[in-house]
Amino acid sequence: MQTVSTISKKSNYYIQLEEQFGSHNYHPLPVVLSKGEGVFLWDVDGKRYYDFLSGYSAVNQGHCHPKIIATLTEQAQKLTLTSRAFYNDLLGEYAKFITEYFGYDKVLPMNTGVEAVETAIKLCRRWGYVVKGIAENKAKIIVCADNFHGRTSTVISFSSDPSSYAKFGPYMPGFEIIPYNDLNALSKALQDKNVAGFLVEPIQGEAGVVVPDENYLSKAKQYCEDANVLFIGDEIQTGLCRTGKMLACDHENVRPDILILGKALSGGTLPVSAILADDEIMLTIKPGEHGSTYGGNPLACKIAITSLSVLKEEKMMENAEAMGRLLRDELKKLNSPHISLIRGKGLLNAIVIDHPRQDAAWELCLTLKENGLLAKPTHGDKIRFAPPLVITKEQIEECVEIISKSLASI
Ligand code: IF1
Repeated sequence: MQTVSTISKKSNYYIQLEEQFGSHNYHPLPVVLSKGEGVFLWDVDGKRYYDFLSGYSAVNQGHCHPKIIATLTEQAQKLTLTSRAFYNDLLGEYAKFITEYFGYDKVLPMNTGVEAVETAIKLCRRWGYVVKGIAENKAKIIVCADNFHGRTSTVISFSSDPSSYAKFGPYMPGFEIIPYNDLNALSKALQDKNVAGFLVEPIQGEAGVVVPDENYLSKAKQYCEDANVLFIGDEIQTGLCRTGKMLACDHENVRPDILILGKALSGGTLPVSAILADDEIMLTIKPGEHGSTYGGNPLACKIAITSLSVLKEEKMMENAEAMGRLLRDELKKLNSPHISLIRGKGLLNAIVIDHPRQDAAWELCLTLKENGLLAKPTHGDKIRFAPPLVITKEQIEECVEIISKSLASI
């Protein structure tokens, strides 16, 4: 297999700039992008690509969605940040909107995904002490192996991926890692009376789109209820129509006690995250005990309202379900000897590459790029296929042709 990855002089200029002056904590595909619209991205030389990553599900609504960009530009000229030292005329409206949208009493706004995870952890522990009655500093949170919840020092403390945690210690105590999709392990871990919460991704994204067995989430939720333990759903990547339901937990009619959202909450425009919970949990944090300078800023609030609105207006949930099915069916029909597994829900999918060459997935992504489709390998042999949720049937068919052609050349 010989992949010729063409890198123009212009692209190379930008790549070298990053290489020389930026930290080296990423290894991007050699493509330099300068424009996006809907399902498409364009590089600095004007070449067009299908985006099969969607900013890791941040641009579910498609790149530069006209309504979201209109909201951004309008609000940016009016008021962008007040801090929470004062009220603004959008946080209340947003709080009412998002709590009604998801059916919770309260929202706590933050910015990045991992901040929302941190907030959920703090809130869960607080609830554990003041409501459940756990002895001080004894609260424990159960998490799953191969999780991905972000990059802060607390959150990497319970990662099982050495590239996330190694040589970043000392680590935050108070977490127990159990295998994912293992109800026996959960039931055993829940016997400890100091357990305050169970933090879980409904589908494990970073692990390579690992979909748990049917009923895993609903049973896990039941076990948590029986043990008086909060079920914390990290829907940062799986939520907001990505998997063909508003939330991935909706596939099993599970309502998390603490719901974590991020990414597509702003349609890819700025970092906007949030946690949602009912009063008994949320009101255990009092004024001055948690916050963020940018959390709940009027620009973010207005953008989040529009980003959530367009998901429903444009039936992105239904489209993700239908297009996801089509994509998986068409990929199966290819019968490629190089695809050993196709899995996913809605438009959160991954294929597992079967090829003697270790770097086959990376090479395939380079070939896909040459053929006009951008995707990124994860954990060596897996490639995530997750286009924006506005993709059409004709576009899926064209993308499968690109994938077929690229597979043939490895
Ligand atoms: C990167 C992965 C995706 C997340 C879940 C919290 C966060 C994430 C379930 C933190 C973030 C990202 C971050 C991104 C790569 C990416 C990713 F491959 F690493 F796993 F999406 F699949 N919970 N996921 O998926 O959110 O603080 O980043 O806003 O480059 O690290 P954040």
